[in-house]
Amino acid sequence: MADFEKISELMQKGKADEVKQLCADALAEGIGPKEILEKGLLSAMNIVGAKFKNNEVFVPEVLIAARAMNFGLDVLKPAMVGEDIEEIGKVVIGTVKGDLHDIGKNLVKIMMEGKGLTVIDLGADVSAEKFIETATREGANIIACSALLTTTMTQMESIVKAADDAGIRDKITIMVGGAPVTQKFCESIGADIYAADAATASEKALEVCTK
Ligand code: B1M
Repeated sequence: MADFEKISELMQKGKADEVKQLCADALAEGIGPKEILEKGLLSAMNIVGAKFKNNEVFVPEVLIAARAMNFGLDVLKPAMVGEDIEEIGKVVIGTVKGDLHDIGKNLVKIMMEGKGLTVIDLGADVSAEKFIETATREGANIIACSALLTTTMTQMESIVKAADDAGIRDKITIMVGGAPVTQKFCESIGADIYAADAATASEKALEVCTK
């Protein structure tokens, strides 16, 4: 019988090889990849997210847990082909134009993937046009933009405007975050959601995609 608790526990500790092996064992026992994903990997990432939010764990722990999750996912992915795994929602994420800070953005991506969302990562220094073009092409639910500089956070307003100009504003949720960004700033530029940290961002994204 697969030990989901064990998978979760080892993933939280970043034991990538062990997580990979347990996922392979569970598949070999005939357990579906969706069940292993939800009860093992995603549940572990939820715990890591909550601890990160409460300052019980920090960036390195999140990164090693994410690495272990990816090891497990590598084993599950081939088995998922053909299984009816519905897409919960799609997020296009990036750090805004002129800004190279990507550590926080990467954490947001990890937490969102940990909620089962599909995340398209455009990297750093991303123009408003690139956000809109990708979100339109991919039929994304959310554009998630990160900024760490007071000089680049203003780019977020250009993204809201570009979404307006492209006629997709009513179809897309624009989420903003990063150290200098605030709820007040979010409202002032007409964005939809502000999240102060990666765990909150993933919770709010899931809410948008499942409502
Ligand atoms: Co830069 N840098 N940096 N830097 N850097 C800051 C941001 C700064 C505050 C340092 C300081 O002066 N005290 C300052 C900004 C000042 C300001 O604008 N008010 C600054 C500056 C000035 C600069 C340069 C201009 C320096 C120079 O060249 N003169 C330059 C700019 C380059 C550019 O971007 N064009 C620069 C460069 C760099 C490095 C390249 C060296 C490096 C970045 C490496 C990288 O990211 N790959 C770097 C770093 C590491 C920092 C600090 C030290 C750390 C940032 C970080 O990663 N924090 C930073 C000072 C500091 O914060 N102590 C600083 C950890 C990360 C987990 O936190 O990104 O805030 P954070 O993410 C959080 C939340 O904000 C939130 O979730 C995360 C955690 O849960 N969040 C979101 C983030 N994005 C979100 C999106 C969401 C929701 C939540 O929804 C979509």
